[in-house]
Amino acid sequence: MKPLKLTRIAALLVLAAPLVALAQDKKDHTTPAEAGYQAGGSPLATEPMHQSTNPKAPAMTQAEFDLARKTYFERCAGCHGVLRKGATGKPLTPDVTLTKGTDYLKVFIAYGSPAGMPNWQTSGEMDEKTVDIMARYIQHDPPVPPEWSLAQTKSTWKVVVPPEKRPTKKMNNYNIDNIFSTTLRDTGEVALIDGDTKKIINIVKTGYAVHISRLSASGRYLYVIGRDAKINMIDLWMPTPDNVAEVRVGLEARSVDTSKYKGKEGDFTDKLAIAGSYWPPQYTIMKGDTLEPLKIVSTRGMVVGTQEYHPEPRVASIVASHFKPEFVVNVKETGKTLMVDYSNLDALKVTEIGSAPFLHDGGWDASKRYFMVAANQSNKISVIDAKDGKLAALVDVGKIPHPGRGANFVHPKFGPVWSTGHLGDETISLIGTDPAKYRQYAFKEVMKLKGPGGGALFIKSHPKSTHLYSDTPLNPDPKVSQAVVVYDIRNLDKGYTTLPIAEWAGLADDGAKRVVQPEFNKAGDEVWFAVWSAKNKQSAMVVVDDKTLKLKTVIKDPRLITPTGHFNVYNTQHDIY
Ligand code: DHE
Repeated sequence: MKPLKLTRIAALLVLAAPLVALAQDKKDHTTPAEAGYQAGGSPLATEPMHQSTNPKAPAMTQAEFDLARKTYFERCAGCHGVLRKGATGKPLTPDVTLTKGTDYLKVFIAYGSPAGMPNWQTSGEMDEKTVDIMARYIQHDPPVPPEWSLAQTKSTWKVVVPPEKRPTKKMNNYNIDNIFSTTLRDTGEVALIDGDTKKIINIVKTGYAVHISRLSASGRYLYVIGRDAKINMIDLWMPTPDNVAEVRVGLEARSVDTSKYKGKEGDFTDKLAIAGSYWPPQYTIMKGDTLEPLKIVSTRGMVVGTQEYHPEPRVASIVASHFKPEFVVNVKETGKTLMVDYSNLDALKVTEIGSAPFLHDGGWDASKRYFMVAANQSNKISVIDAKDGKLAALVDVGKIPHPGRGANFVHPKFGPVWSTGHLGDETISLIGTDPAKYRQYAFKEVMKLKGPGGGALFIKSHPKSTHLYSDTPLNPDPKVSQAVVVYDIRNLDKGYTTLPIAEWAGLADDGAKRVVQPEFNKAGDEVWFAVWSAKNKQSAMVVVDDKTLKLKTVIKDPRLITPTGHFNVYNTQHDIY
C-alpha cells in the first residue's frame, strides 16, 4: 500500500478539520468499538444495482462503480445507511459530499475521525486507490437496491416437510427444553447442541451470517434468521430436528419472532411468525407452521421528534406480547415502537409509540409487561408498557446501551430490576421495574455497577441464580474481551469476579478470540459462552457451573466454526433472562 505524501496529508488535514469537527459535534458518542461493530458486511454488497451518474461528481468507470458499491455495502452501509441518508453515522448524500470535494473526503476516509469513523487507509483495510474511488463514489447519487414484494417473498418460499407429513408427537429422546441453538456465523448454519450431553445433535444450513434464533410459543418450532433475510424453521419433534420450511423476507434482516398470546381474544400459539428487515424497511407476517407470507408492512415514515421523513428506518428487535395478540416491532431510525395487532390481518391495527431514535435490542422485565428497548445512540432505554400500549418512561443510561435481551433479578433494596451493559462505557445500569411495590424506583436508573471496560454486548441472569454475568467482546484489550465478569446480586458493592473463559477453552494462542453471550441452561445452574475465533481457527463453547463459578465443560468440535449467539430453547421460549 502506497501512503499519501506527508505534505499533502498536512494540507488535507487542515482542509478536513471542519468536517471532523462537524462529525464530532454530531456524533461525539460513537466509539471505535461501536463503529467496527456496525461496519459488518451487508448482503446487499452482492445485489446488482443501477449506476446513477451525477454530472457534477467526478467521473467513475463502471468497474470503479461496482467496486465502490460492493465496498460501501460491506463497510459503510451499517452506519451511513443503504441510501446514505445517515443512520447512526452521518448522511453522505451528494448535497453534502459534493460541496466537500474529493481531496477532503479522501482524508476523512483514510484517517477516520475521533468521533468514530474508522481510519480505513491507515488501518490497512483500504488502499489509497480504493479510498480515492470511495471519495468519488459518495459524490454520485446513491444506487437504490430493489424492493421486495409479496410475489418475490412467495417465490423464495419452500415447505420442505408439509405439516401433514410431520410427526404428530415428539419422535426423539432429546430433552428439547435444554437444546441450545448456536449461531455458526460465518458458515451460515446453526448447531443444535444437546444441553444435557453437550453433544451436537445436528448442524442445519441456514441463511448468510445467521443472526438470532427464536422459539414458537409451544417450544416445538425453532426459527432462525440470517442477515440475508432468509428464515429457516426447524421442527424439534423430528427424529433428528431439521429444517421444515424456509423463506426470504427481504434482502437484509436481523429479527424474527412468533405469536405468543393465548387468552380471551384467541389462542395464537404457533399460529404466526414475524420477521423484520433492514432492507427493504418492512416487516412480514407469516403462517407459523409453514412460513407462508401473509402480509408485508413498510416502516418508512417520520422520525420521532423532528418529524422528518426517513426513507429506510430499519426494523430492529421484535418480541411477542403476552398481554394482547400483538407483536412489538422496534423501528430503529424513526425511534418508534409499533404494537402490531395480529388478530385480524385484513384490518391491521398498529399503535405507534414514539420514544427516541436508534431503537435496537431489548427484552422484557420479569413481569413481561414492560419491554425495555435500547435507543442505543440516544443513550436511553425506552420502557414500553405492553398492557396499556404506551410509553411508560424514557430512562437515561450510559453510553450506547447494548442489553441483548438484558437481565432481570431482584435487588435487595430496589426490588425487581432489569439491567444493561454498554458498548461505549464500562458501566452496567440497573433500572427498577416494579411500579406497584417499588414505585419510587420504577423506571429510574437506580444503580450503576462498574465493569472492566466498554465494549459490552450481552448480560444475563436467571431466576434460580444469584449471579449477573456480563461479556465485553468488543473491548480493545484482549484480556478483557476474552473474559467475562460476574457479580453477586446479593452483594453488588463487592464488585466483580473475572472468569478467564477463553483461557479455559484451551485453544491455540493464534489469533483473536471474543467471548460472547452468557446463556443459562434450562435448570439455571450452568452458563454457556461462545469463544468466537476466526473462521479458519478453532472455536469452542465453554460451560461454567453457576454455583461454584468453576469450569464445567469445554465443547470442541471441528464443525463449531465461528459460534456467536446461542439460545436455550426453554429460556428463549419463555423469555427468561
Ligand atoms: Fe446483533 C441481536 C442487529 C452485530 C450477535 N442484533 C440483534 C438484534 C438486532 C441486531 C436488531 C435484536 C434482534 C431481536 O431481538 O429481535 N447486530 C445487529 C446489527 O445491526 C449489527 C450491529 C451489525 C451487523 O452487521 O449485523 C449486529 N450481532 C452483531 C455481531 O457482530 C454479533 C456480536 C455476532 C454475530 O453473530 O453477528 C451479534 N445480535 C447478536 C446476538 C443477538 C443479536 C447473539 C441476540 C441476543 C439475544 O440475547 O437475544
